[in-house]
Amino acid sequence: MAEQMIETLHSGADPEPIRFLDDDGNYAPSATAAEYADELSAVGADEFRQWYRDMVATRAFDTECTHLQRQGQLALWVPSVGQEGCQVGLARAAEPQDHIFPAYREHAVARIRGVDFVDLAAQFRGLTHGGWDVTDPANGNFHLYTLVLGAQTQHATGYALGQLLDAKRAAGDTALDAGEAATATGDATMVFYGDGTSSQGDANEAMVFAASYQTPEVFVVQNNRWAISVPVARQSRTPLYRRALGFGIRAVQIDGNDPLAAYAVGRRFLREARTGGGPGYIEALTYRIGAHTTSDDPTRYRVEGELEEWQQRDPIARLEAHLRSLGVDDAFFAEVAEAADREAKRVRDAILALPAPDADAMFAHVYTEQHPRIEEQREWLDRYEASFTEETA
Ligand SMILES: Cc1ncc(C[n+]2csc(CCOP(=O)(O)OP(=O)(O)O)c2C)c(N)n1
Ligand SMILES: [Mg+2]
Repeated sequence: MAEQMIETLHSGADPEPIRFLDDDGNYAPSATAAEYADELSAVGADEFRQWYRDMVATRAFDTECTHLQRQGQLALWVPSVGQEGCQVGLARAAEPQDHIFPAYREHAVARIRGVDFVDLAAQFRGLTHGGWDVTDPANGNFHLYTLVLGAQTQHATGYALGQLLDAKRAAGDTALDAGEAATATGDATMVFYGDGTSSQGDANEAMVFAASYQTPEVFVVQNNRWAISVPVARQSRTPLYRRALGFGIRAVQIDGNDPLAAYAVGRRFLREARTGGGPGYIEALTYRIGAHTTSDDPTRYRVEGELEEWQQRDPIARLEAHLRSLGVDDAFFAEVAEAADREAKRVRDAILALPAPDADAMFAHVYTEQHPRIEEQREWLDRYEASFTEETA
Protein backbone atom coordinates (compact mmCIF):
# COMPACT_ATOMS: atom_id res chain seq x y z
CA MET A 1 0.00 0.00 0.00
CA ALA A 2 2.69 2.45 1.04
CA GLU A 3 4.72 1.56 -2.02
CA GLN A 4 1.70 2.10 -4.19
CA MET A 5 1.18 5.57 -2.72
CA ILE A 6 4.77 6.52 -3.34
CA GLU A 7 4.44 5.24 -6.89
CA THR A 8 1.31 7.36 -7.41
CA LEU A 9 2.96 10.43 -5.98
CA HIS A 10 6.04 10.16 -8.12
CA SER A 11 4.59 8.83 -11.33
CA GLY A 12 3.70 10.92 -14.30
CA ALA A 13 5.44 13.88 -15.78
CA ASP A 14 5.37 17.15 -13.89
CA PRO A 15 2.99 19.62 -15.46
CA GLU A 16 4.61 22.50 -17.27
CA PRO A 17 5.38 25.35 -14.84
CA ILE A 18 2.70 28.03 -14.96
CA ARG A 19 3.73 31.01 -17.06
CA PHE A 20 2.12 33.77 -19.08
CA LEU A 21 5.24 35.33 -20.61
CA ASP A 22 7.77 33.26 -22.52
CA ASP A 23 11.51 33.73 -22.08
CA ASP A 24 11.46 36.69 -24.46
CA GLY A 25 8.49 38.37 -22.80
CA ASN A 26 5.91 37.41 -25.45
CA TYR A 27 2.46 36.77 -24.04
CA ALA A 28 2.27 33.00 -24.53
CA PRO A 29 0.47 31.31 -21.62
CA SER A 30 1.29 27.70 -20.87
CA ALA A 31 -1.61 25.23 -20.89
CA THR A 32 -1.31 25.15 -17.09
CA ALA A 33 -1.84 28.94 -16.93
CA ALA A 34 -5.34 28.86 -18.44
CA GLU A 35 -7.15 28.33 -15.14
CA TYR A 36 -5.37 31.33 -13.59
CA ALA A 37 -5.89 33.76 -16.47
CA ASP A 38 -8.96 35.30 -14.79
CA GLU A 39 -6.77 36.62 -12.02
CA LEU A 40 -5.08 38.95 -14.52
CA SER A 41 -8.23 40.23 -16.15
CA ALA A 42 -8.45 43.25 -13.85
CA VAL A 43 -4.73 44.06 -14.17
CA GLY A 44 -4.10 46.87 -16.63
CA ALA A 45 -1.04 48.49 -18.14
CA ASP A 46 -0.78 50.87 -15.17
CA GLU A 47 -0.27 47.96 -12.79
CA PHE A 48 2.27 46.34 -15.08
CA ARG A 49 4.13 49.64 -15.20
CA GLN A 50 4.14 49.75 -11.40
CA TRP A 51 5.51 46.21 -11.21
CA TYR A 52 8.25 47.16 -13.64
CA ARG A 53 9.10 50.17 -11.49
CA ASP A 54 9.22 47.93 -8.39
CA MET A 55 11.67 45.58 -10.08
CA VAL A 56 13.97 48.24 -11.49
CA ALA A 57 14.04 50.20 -8.23
CA THR A 58 14.89 47.05 -6.30
CA ARG A 59 17.69 46.09 -8.64
CA ALA A 60 19.25 49.55 -8.51
CA PHE A 61 19.09 49.52 -4.71
CA ASP A 62 20.48 45.99 -4.61
CA THR A 63 23.41 46.89 -6.86
CA GLU A 64 24.10 49.97 -4.76
CA CYS A 65 24.18 47.84 -1.61
CA THR A 66 26.71 45.46 -3.17
CA HIS A 67 28.87 48.51 -3.92
CA LEU A 68 28.43 49.81 -0.39
CA GLN A 69 29.55 46.45 0.98
CA ARG A 70 32.59 46.39 -1.31
CA GLN A 71 33.46 49.87 -0.08
CA GLY A 72 33.34 48.70 3.52
CA GLN A 73 30.09 50.50 4.31
CA LEU A 74 27.92 47.42 4.86
CA ALA A 75 29.03 44.36 6.79
CA LEU A 76 27.32 42.02 4.35
CA TRP A 77 24.86 42.16 1.49
CA VAL A 78 22.42 39.55 0.20
CA PRO A 79 21.65 40.19 -3.46
CA SER A 80 18.24 39.42 -4.93
CA VAL A 81 19.17 40.08 -8.57
CA GLY A 82 17.21 37.75 -10.86
CA GLN A 83 14.50 36.98 -8.33
CA GLU A 84 12.55 40.25 -8.61
CA GLY A 85 9.87 38.76 -10.88
CA CYS A 86 8.28 36.34 -8.43
CA GLN A 87 8.82 38.70 -5.52
CA VAL A 88 7.01 41.58 -7.16
CA GLY A 89 4.16 39.45 -8.53
CA LEU A 90 3.53 37.79 -5.17
CA ALA A 91 3.84 40.97 -3.12
CA ARG A 92 1.43 42.77 -5.43
CA ALA A 93 -0.98 39.84 -5.10
CA ALA A 94 -1.24 40.30 -1.33
CA GLU A 95 -3.83 42.51 0.37
CA PRO A 96 -2.76 45.18 2.87
CA GLN A 97 -4.09 43.20 5.84
CA ASP A 98 -2.07 40.09 4.98
CA HIS A 99 1.05 39.26 6.96
CA ILE A 100 4.29 38.45 5.20
CA PHE A 101 7.20 36.54 6.74
CA PRO A 102 10.38 36.87 4.67
CA ALA A 103 13.73 35.12 4.71
CA TYR A 104 16.51 37.63 3.97
CA ARG A 105 16.48 38.22 0.22
CA GLU A 106 12.97 39.63 -0.25
CA HIS A 107 13.95 43.24 -0.90
CA ALA A 108 11.27 43.85 -3.53
CA VAL A 109 8.58 42.51 -1.21
CA ALA A 110 9.83 44.75 1.60
CA ARG A 111 9.64 47.81 -0.63
CA ILE A 112 6.12 47.03 -1.79
CA ARG A 113 5.00 46.57 1.81
CA GLY A 114 6.26 50.06 2.66
CA VAL A 115 9.62 49.30 4.28
CA ASP A 116 12.13 52.04 3.49
CA PHE A 117 15.21 50.64 1.72
CA VAL A 118 17.28 52.68 4.17
CA ASP A 119 15.96 50.47 6.98
CA LEU A 120 16.94 47.33 5.07
CA ALA A 121 20.45 48.61 4.43
CA ALA A 122 20.79 49.80 8.04
CA GLN A 123 20.41 46.25 9.26
CA PHE A 124 23.28 45.13 7.03
CA ARG A 125 25.36 48.05 8.29
CA GLY A 126 24.90 46.66 11.79
CA LEU A 127 22.97 49.67 13.03
CA THR A 128 19.77 47.94 14.12
CA HIS A 129 18.89 44.66 15.71
CA GLY A 130 16.03 43.81 13.50
CA GLY A 131 15.39 46.49 10.97
CA TRP A 132 11.99 48.03 10.98
CA ASP A 133 9.07 48.52 13.24
CA VAL A 134 6.69 45.76 12.22
CA THR A 135 4.00 47.14 14.46
CA ASP A 136 3.85 50.24 12.30
CA PRO A 137 0.91 49.68 9.96
CA ALA A 138 2.73 51.72 7.33
CA ASN A 139 5.17 48.86 7.08
CA GLY A 140 2.54 46.59 5.68
CA ASN A 141 2.78 43.70 8.12
CA PHE A 142 6.17 42.75 6.73
CA HIS A 143 7.94 40.83 9.46
CA LEU A 144 11.64 40.73 10.28
CA TYR A 145 14.27 39.32 7.99
CA THR A 146 15.10 35.85 9.33
CA LEU A 147 18.58 34.49 8.90
CA VAL A 148 17.97 31.34 10.92
CA LEU A 149 16.80 29.21 8.01
CA GLY A 150 13.18 28.15 8.28
CA ALA A 151 12.37 29.86 11.58
CA GLN A 152 10.00 32.14 9.70
CA THR A 153 7.91 29.16 8.54
CA GLN A 154 7.06 28.44 12.16
CA HIS A 155 6.32 32.08 12.87
CA ALA A 156 4.09 32.20 9.79
CA THR A 157 2.14 29.04 10.56
CA GLY A 158 1.71 30.19 14.15
CA TYR A 159 0.50 33.56 12.94
CA ALA A 160 -1.88 31.99 10.42
CA LEU A 161 -3.24 29.73 13.15
CA GLY A 162 -3.94 32.91 15.13
CA GLN A 163 -5.74 34.43 12.16
CA LEU A 164 -7.86 31.31 11.94
CA LEU A 165 -8.64 31.30 15.68
CA ASP A 166 -9.57 34.97 15.62
CA ALA A 167 -11.98 34.32 12.76
CA LYS A 168 -13.49 31.34 14.56
CA ARG A 169 -13.88 33.27 17.77
CA ALA A 170 -15.50 36.15 15.93
CA ALA A 171 -17.96 33.60 14.56
CA GLY A 172 -18.64 32.33 18.09
CA ASP A 173 -16.74 29.09 17.61
CA THR A 174 -13.96 28.37 20.10
CA ALA A 175 -13.07 24.79 19.14
CA LEU A 176 -9.99 24.16 17.05
CA ASP A 177 -10.18 20.68 15.65
CA ALA A 178 -7.59 19.50 13.22
CA GLY A 179 -8.93 18.65 9.83
CA GLU A 180 -12.36 20.17 10.24
CA ALA A 181 -13.89 22.35 7.55
CA ALA A 182 -11.98 25.57 7.25
CA THR A 183 -13.24 29.02 8.17
CA ALA A 184 -13.07 32.23 6.18
CA THR A 185 -10.59 34.55 7.86
CA GLY A 186 -10.50 37.58 5.58
CA ASP A 187 -6.76 37.84 5.93
CA ALA A 188 -3.92 35.50 5.14
CA THR A 189 -0.24 34.86 5.72
CA MET A 190 2.49 34.42 3.14
CA VAL A 191 5.91 33.01 3.99
CA PHE A 192 9.02 33.09 1.81
CA TYR A 193 11.92 30.66 1.95
CA GLY A 194 14.46 28.95 -0.27
CA ASP A 195 15.04 25.54 -1.85
CA GLY A 196 17.71 24.71 0.72
CA THR A 197 15.47 25.76 3.60
CA SER A 198 12.84 23.29 2.40
CA SER A 199 15.04 20.60 4.00
CA GLN A 200 14.92 22.18 7.44
CA GLY A 201 12.81 20.42 10.06
CA ASP A 202 11.09 23.70 10.85
CA ALA A 203 9.79 24.10 7.31
CA ASN A 204 8.39 20.57 7.30
CA GLU A 205 6.78 20.91 10.73
CA ALA A 206 5.20 24.17 9.61
CA MET A 207 3.55 22.30 6.74
CA VAL A 208 2.25 19.57 9.04
CA PHE A 209 0.49 22.10 11.24
CA ALA A 210 -0.69 24.17 8.28
CA ALA A 211 -2.29 21.10 6.70
CA SER A 212 -3.74 19.75 9.95
CA TYR A 213 -5.43 23.01 10.92
CA GLN A 214 -6.00 24.33 7.39
CA THR A 215 -4.31 27.63 8.13
CA PRO A 216 -4.94 30.59 5.81
CA GLU A 217 -1.39 30.55 4.50
CA VAL A 218 0.66 30.49 1.32
CA PHE A 219 4.12 28.94 1.37
CA VAL A 220 6.40 30.44 -1.27
CA VAL A 221 9.61 28.64 -2.09
CA GLN A 222 11.93 30.55 -4.34
CA ASN A 223 13.84 27.71 -5.89
CA ASN A 224 16.86 29.65 -7.09
CA ARG A 225 18.76 26.39 -7.76
CA TRP A 226 21.31 26.79 -4.98
CA ALA A 227 21.64 26.79 -1.21
CA ILE A 228 24.98 28.57 -1.13
CA SER A 229 27.07 25.92 -2.95
CA VAL A 230 24.63 22.99 -2.63
CA PRO A 231 22.55 22.39 -5.78
CA VAL A 232 18.82 21.77 -5.49
CA ALA A 233 19.28 18.27 -6.94
CA ARG A 234 21.15 17.34 -3.76
CA GLN A 235 18.43 18.91 -1.66
CA SER A 236 15.53 16.87 -2.97
CA ARG A 237 15.01 13.82 -5.16
CA THR A 238 11.59 15.11 -6.16
CA PRO A 239 10.55 18.54 -7.36
CA LEU A 240 9.95 20.61 -4.24
CA TYR A 241 6.25 21.25 -4.90
CA ARG A 242 5.68 17.48 -4.65
CA ARG A 243 6.90 17.55 -1.10
CA ALA A 244 4.01 19.88 -0.28
CA LEU A 245 1.55 17.56 -2.02
CA GLY A 246 2.78 14.86 0.33
CA PHE A 247 1.63 16.98 3.26
CA GLY A 248 -1.79 17.34 1.66
CA ILE A 249 -1.21 20.94 0.61
CA ARG A 250 -2.17 22.01 -2.88
CA ALA A 251 0.98 22.99 -4.72
CA VAL A 252 2.13 24.21 -8.10
CA GLN A 253 5.31 25.17 -9.88
CA ILE A 254 5.49 28.55 -11.55
CA ASP A 255 7.99 30.25 -13.79
CA GLY A 256 9.51 32.41 -11.07
CA ASN A 257 10.85 34.95 -13.55
CA ASP A 258 7.37 35.75 -14.82
CA PRO A 259 5.70 38.32 -12.55
CA LEU A 260 2.34 37.66 -14.22
CA ALA A 261 2.41 34.00 -13.21
CA ALA A 262 3.47 34.90 -9.67
CA TYR A 263 0.68 37.44 -9.36
CA ALA A 264 -2.04 35.23 -10.81
CA VAL A 265 -1.22 32.14 -8.75
CA GLY A 266 -0.44 34.18 -5.64
CA ARG A 267 -3.75 35.98 -5.91
CA ARG A 268 -5.69 32.73 -6.35
CA PHE A 269 -3.94 30.92 -3.50
CA LEU A 270 -4.25 33.86 -1.12
CA ARG A 271 -7.94 34.22 -1.91
CA GLU A 272 -8.53 30.53 -1.36
CA ALA A 273 -6.62 30.71 1.92
CA ARG A 274 -8.64 33.66 3.20
CA THR A 275 -11.97 32.12 2.18
CA GLY A 276 -11.45 28.84 4.00
CA GLY A 277 -9.54 26.86 1.38
CA GLY A 278 -6.55 26.18 3.62
CA PRO A 279 -2.86 26.47 2.80
CA GLY A 280 -1.19 26.51 -0.61
CA TYR A 281 2.38 26.12 -1.80
CA ILE A 282 4.05 27.86 -4.71
CA GLU A 283 7.41 26.70 -6.00
CA ALA A 284 8.84 29.60 -8.01
CA LEU A 285 11.53 28.42 -10.40
CA THR A 286 14.08 31.18 -10.54
CA TYR A 287 17.80 31.76 -10.33
CA ARG A 288 20.16 33.69 -8.11
CA ILE A 289 22.16 35.71 -10.63
CA GLY A 290 24.50 37.15 -8.03
CA ALA A 291 26.51 35.57 -5.25
CA HIS A 292 24.75 33.99 -2.27
CA THR A 293 26.03 36.93 -0.26
CA THR A 294 28.95 39.28 -0.68
CA SER A 295 31.01 36.67 1.26
CA ASP A 296 30.45 34.03 -1.41
CA ASP A 297 32.25 33.31 -4.67
CA PRO A 298 29.83 31.43 -6.95
CA THR A 299 32.47 30.86 -9.64
CA ARG A 300 33.77 28.07 -7.41
CA TYR A 301 30.69 25.88 -7.74
CA ARG A 302 28.43 27.12 -10.52
CA VAL A 303 27.73 24.83 -13.44
CA GLU A 304 29.14 25.96 -16.77
CA GLY A 305 26.63 27.91 -18.86
CA GLU A 306 23.96 28.03 -16.14
CA LEU A 307 24.34 31.73 -15.39
CA GLU A 308 24.19 32.72 -19.06
CA GLU A 309 21.13 30.52 -19.59
CA TRP A 310 19.22 32.22 -16.79
CA GLN A 311 20.34 35.70 -17.78
CA GLN A 312 18.31 35.11 -20.94
CA ARG A 313 15.20 34.88 -18.76
CA ASP A 314 15.69 38.11 -16.85
CA PRO A 315 12.33 39.08 -15.33
CA ILE A 316 12.93 42.78 -15.94
CA ALA A 317 13.69 42.29 -19.63
CA ARG A 318 10.64 40.06 -19.98
CA LEU A 319 8.24 42.56 -18.44
CA GLU A 320 9.83 45.34 -20.49
CA ALA A 321 9.11 43.36 -23.67
CA HIS A 322 5.53 42.82 -22.55
CA LEU A 323 5.07 46.52 -21.78
CA ARG A 324 6.48 47.48 -25.17
CA SER A 325 3.98 45.12 -26.79
CA LEU A 326 1.26 47.09 -24.96
CA GLY A 327 2.60 50.31 -26.49
CA VAL A 328 4.70 51.67 -23.62
CA ASP A 329 7.49 53.78 -25.08
CA ASP A 330 11.12 54.70 -24.37
CA ALA A 331 10.27 57.75 -22.28
CA PHE A 332 8.72 55.56 -19.58
CA PHE A 333 11.73 53.24 -19.36
CA ALA A 334 14.14 56.17 -19.19
CA GLU A 335 12.13 57.82 -16.42
CA VAL A 336 11.97 54.59 -14.39
CA ALA A 337 15.72 54.05 -14.71
CA GLU A 338 16.40 57.60 -13.59
CA ALA A 339 14.01 57.37 -10.63
CA ALA A 340 15.62 54.07 -9.56
CA ASP A 341 19.08 55.64 -9.63
CA ARG A 342 17.81 58.59 -7.61
CA GLU A 343 16.32 56.25 -5.03
CA ALA A 344 19.55 54.23 -4.80
CA LYS A 345 21.51 57.43 -4.28
CA ARG A 346 19.09 58.56 -1.59
CA VAL A 347 19.70 55.27 0.24
CA ARG A 348 23.48 55.66 -0.13
CA ASP A 349 23.45 59.21 1.24
CA ALA A 350 21.06 58.33 4.06
CA ILE A 351 22.89 55.22 5.16
CA LEU A 352 26.25 56.97 5.33
CA ALA A 353 24.70 59.74 7.41
CA LEU A 354 23.02 57.44 9.96
CA PRO A 355 24.58 57.75 13.41
CA ALA A 356 26.15 54.68 14.99
CA PRO A 357 23.98 53.51 17.86
CA ASP A 358 25.21 53.72 21.42
CA ALA A 359 27.06 50.45 22.12
CA ASP A 360 24.97 50.05 25.25
CA ALA A 361 21.94 49.44 23.05
CA MET A 362 23.43 46.05 22.23
CA PHE A 363 22.68 44.89 25.77
CA ALA A 364 19.40 46.68 26.30
CA HIS A 365 16.92 44.24 24.75
CA VAL A 366 18.43 40.84 25.50
CA TYR A 367 16.32 40.31 28.65
CA THR A 368 13.45 42.36 29.97
CA GLU A 369 15.23 42.62 33.33
CA GLN A 370 18.86 43.06 34.27
CA HIS A 371 20.90 39.88 33.94
CA PRO A 372 24.33 39.25 35.56
CA ARG A 373 25.85 37.77 32.39
CA ILE A 374 24.77 40.71 30.32
CA GLU A 375 26.01 43.13 32.99
CA GLU A 376 29.36 41.36 32.94
CA GLN A 377 29.58 41.76 29.16
CA ARG A 378 28.56 45.40 29.31
CA GLU A 379 31.30 46.07 31.90
CA TRP A 380 33.84 44.22 29.77
CA LEU A 381 32.99 46.41 26.80
CA ASP A 382 33.27 49.56 28.94
CA ARG A 383 36.75 48.50 30.10
CA TYR A 384 37.76 47.60 26.55
CA GLU A 385 36.66 50.94 25.16
CA ALA A 386 38.33 52.78 28.05
CA SER A 387 41.60 51.03 27.25
CA PHE A 388 41.83 52.99 23.99
CA THR A 389 41.38 56.31 25.79
CA GLU A 390 44.13 55.37 28.24
CA GLU A 391 46.51 54.43 25.44
CA THR A 392 46.07 57.70 23.61
CA ALA A 393 46.18 59.78 26.83
C1 LIG B 1 19.48 27.03 10.62
C2 LIG B 1 20.53 27.52 9.68
N1 LIG B 1 21.41 26.63 9.14
C3 LIG B 1 22.36 27.05 8.29
C4 LIG B 1 22.49 28.38 7.98
C5 LIG B 1 23.59 28.85 7.01
N2 LIG B 1 22.98 29.23 5.73
C6 LIG B 1 22.67 30.51 5.47
S1 LIG B 1 21.94 30.70 3.99
C7 LIG B 1 22.06 29.05 3.64
C8 LIG B 1 21.52 28.50 2.34
C9 LIG B 1 20.05 28.75 2.17
O1 LIG B 1 19.64 28.37 0.89
P1 LIG B 1 18.16 28.55 0.39
O2 LIG B 1 17.18 28.13 1.43
O3 LIG B 1 18.06 27.88 -0.92
O4 LIG B 1 17.98 30.12 0.24
P2 LIG B 1 18.77 31.14 -0.72
O5 LIG B 1 19.90 31.68 0.11
O6 LIG B 1 19.22 30.38 -1.91
O7 LIG B 1 17.80 32.22 -1.03
C10 LIG B 1 22.70 28.37 4.70
C11 LIG B 1 22.96 26.93 4.70
C12 LIG B 1 21.59 29.28 8.59
N3 LIG B 1 21.60 30.58 8.34
N4 LIG B 1 20.61 28.81 9.41
MG1 LIG C 1 18.30 28.72 -2.79
